[in-house]
Amino acid sequence: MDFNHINTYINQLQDDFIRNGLMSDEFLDFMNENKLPMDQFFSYYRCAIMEIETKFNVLNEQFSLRYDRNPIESIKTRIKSMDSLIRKVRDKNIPLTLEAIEENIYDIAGVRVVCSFIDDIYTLADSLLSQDDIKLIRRKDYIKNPKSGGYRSLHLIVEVPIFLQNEKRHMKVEVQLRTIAMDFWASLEHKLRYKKNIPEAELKAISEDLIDCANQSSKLDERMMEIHNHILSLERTQ
Ligand code: 0O2
Repeated sequence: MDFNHINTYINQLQDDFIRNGLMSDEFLDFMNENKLPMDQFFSYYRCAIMEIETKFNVLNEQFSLRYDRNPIESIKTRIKSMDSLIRKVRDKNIPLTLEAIEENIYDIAGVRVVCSFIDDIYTLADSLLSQDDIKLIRRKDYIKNPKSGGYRSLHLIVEVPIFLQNEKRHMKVEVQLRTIAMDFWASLEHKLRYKKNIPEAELKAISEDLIDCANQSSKLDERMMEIHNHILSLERTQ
């Protein structure tokens, strides 16, 4: 059996498991019983996303007044899809309760901030983390320590309060900060990761090509940042 057949077999087993296990009567009962709490659960995460997105918009606004430029190119937000959440609950062996899911899964709410320059990533991250209502839960710097496949981004898991009618809740949000080049690379690589049935040799060749592209685009990011800093220093001396 070659690698592709093994992959297809594993995917088939996973699908069978989802059909027979996660789509079992027990699981469907859980979903029905928890319909209202589930809607509420996802709505809390949507509120947390709004809070974090606003914080970045405020920082962008302040930057544009102070330095006459916007460090943020774009902000994308997403709530984890039910399918992807169920897979994570299954893979990490997390008990099927909303409390356990909230406690153990950190990326239900995601905010991706795309910047022009690497320096901006760290400035924005530091500004966010210095706010007194933000608590840092986890930080992974894949810019200083890229993944072996070439992936680069700064990941922060933060906790932010949301204020409801009668209570305050602390919600976890995954913030990914990256440059335009890192984002461009990650979207292309993401396509490859979710593509099934690529012959092994082909997969290896594309992966190596992607590593090469990641290295080149990292050099480009560095050079663009140096040029930008140079221009700024010239402006200051004028
Ligand atoms: P999606 O569809 O983007 O949501 P965790 O299990 O999340 O607590 P993990 O996996 O170590 O811990 O988290 P990590 O490394 O911080 O990465 C989580 C997310 O970062 C991924 O989410 C991707 O969005 C992105 N990411 C990480 N590594 C790569 C990579 O090599 N290539 C690309 N394109 N994206 C990456 P999901 O849940 O995998 O996917």
